[in-house]
Amino acid sequence: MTSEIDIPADSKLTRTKQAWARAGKFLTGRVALPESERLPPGQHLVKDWPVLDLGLQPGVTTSNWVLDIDGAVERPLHWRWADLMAQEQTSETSDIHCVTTWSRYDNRWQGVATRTILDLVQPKPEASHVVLWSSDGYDTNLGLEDFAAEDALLAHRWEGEPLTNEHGGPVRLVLPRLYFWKSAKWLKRIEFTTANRPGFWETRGYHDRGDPWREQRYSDD
Ligand SMILES: Nc1nc2c(c(=O)[nH]1)N[C@H]1C(S)=C(S)[C@@H](COP(=O)(O)O)O[C@H]1N2
Ligand SMILES: [Mo]
Repeated sequence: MTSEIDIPADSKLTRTKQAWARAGKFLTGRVALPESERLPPGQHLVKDWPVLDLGLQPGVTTSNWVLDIDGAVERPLHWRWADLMAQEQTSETSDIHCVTTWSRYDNRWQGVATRTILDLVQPKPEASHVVLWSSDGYDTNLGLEDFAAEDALLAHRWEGEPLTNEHGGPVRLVLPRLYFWKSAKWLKRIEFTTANRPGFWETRGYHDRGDPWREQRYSDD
């Protein structure tokens, strides 16, 4: 039995790892894009932060906030604010890409990683998708892998301050790898499903997945 593996400094594995490190790809699979590819096609940068929603901003506060995490999971959860705060907290800095063509760089989020939630609820083997339900009547669908992205989180702070109500506070999803319509504001329920179930915009002509780098804006793209 060998418990130690001796890898010469110039081995193929070492060279591959060095190449990954130069490319910004780490063993966790994250790829940091070169600055020239940071802005997805058809997007322009903004410095302010536009507010986009259905025009109805529900009066959710930390004292009346509840989150149900249920569906095809082994251990459904019903959280109030203190339960969310009791979870391991994470920070992520990421870019926003809205399908209406604005992008905003370097948003500093704090909250609970979706991977922490996956560890707790344990999706059943047949779970393939997630539907995010919001207090304003909005909903949006995600594949389980997209929900599990390591930079995805339930955010309750932005730039060190509590997330404002107009931006979905107290708690919204932040999923930087997809267009921002997938990042549900005023999150109240995360439902794990065994089939895809298109949400508010996905049933109104938006793309099912919405990858900004592939310009998946509308369903016929
Ligand atoms: N609950 C809810 N979440 C939502 C929406 C909405 O109307 N309701 N709009 C989506 C869209 S289309 C966008 S672009 C972003 C906007 O988030 P912002 O207002 O914080 O910029 O929220 C997304 N999440
Ligand atoms: Mo949007």
